[in-house]
Amino acid sequence: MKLGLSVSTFPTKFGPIVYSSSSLEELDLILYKVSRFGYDGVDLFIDPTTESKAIEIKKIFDKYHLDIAMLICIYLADMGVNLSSLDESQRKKSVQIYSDQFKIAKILGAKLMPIGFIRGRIDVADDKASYEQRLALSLTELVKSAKEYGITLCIEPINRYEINTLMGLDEVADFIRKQNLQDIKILPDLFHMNIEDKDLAKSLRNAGTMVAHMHVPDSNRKAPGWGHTDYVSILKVLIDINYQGFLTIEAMPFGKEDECAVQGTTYLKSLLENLKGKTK
Ligand code: LER
Ligand code: MN
Repeated sequence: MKLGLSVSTFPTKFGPIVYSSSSLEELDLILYKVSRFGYDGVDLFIDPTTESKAIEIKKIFDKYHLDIAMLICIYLADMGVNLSSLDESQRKKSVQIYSDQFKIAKILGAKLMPIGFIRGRIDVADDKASYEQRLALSLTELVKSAKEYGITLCIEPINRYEINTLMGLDEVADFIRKQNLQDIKILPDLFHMNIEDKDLAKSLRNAGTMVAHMHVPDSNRKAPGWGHTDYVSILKVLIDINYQGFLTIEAMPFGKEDECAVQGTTYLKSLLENLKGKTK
């Protein structure tokens, strides 16, 4: 398993981003620290980014031998991108807008992109079955072009206070199976799971190989070890299901970015070392 940290290329108030940068120079300084702290990569949050800027960003990642594990474009939901829109022309346009980001992901070498807020909320006038059909149609369309760019899409279960669909891990796994979306994977986030899922270890085990990426903040969205999440039971399952992906610390730093970054990697590395010793 590899360790990742949430970083943005723009100033943002979106909570669980450990480091935000406002220039390429600042990004360089952040990535220098991220690599020195022992991380393998970053989940990169971007604002609208040109191809030439993406090339410059990629150069900095290469300089520090850091991967971009996942590319995240949260601004798209604020712009009205909605993959389940009841308005067919808006749904199609949303598919197009998200597909356009795959070019940027390819330049950055990112192999994963999430399906988070852009899946859209379910309206009171709508019904669940048709919401799911519209979303599944958009995902089927997106997968075709994502494959051309070597990108895998991952649905992130998100808690009820932020969205009103696909909130728990079991629910997302069922949706993927029911809609025959075998190419779509899952991004479980331990903060959301702490709210929505009854037994985190059990749900992760059931999702098995559908898990392609992980966000691993603690129960209070602080760095691992600063809340009450039982990481040992979770890491044991991930080892059992042979999870090879990233554990990204998408945590709220509360003004203590360096402490948060150091705590996350120190804590998880020591738990992983300990578990490795026990399985030998
Ligand atoms: C949303 O709350 C979340 O957890 C992020 O991964 C946003 O993309
Ligand atoms: Mn997340």
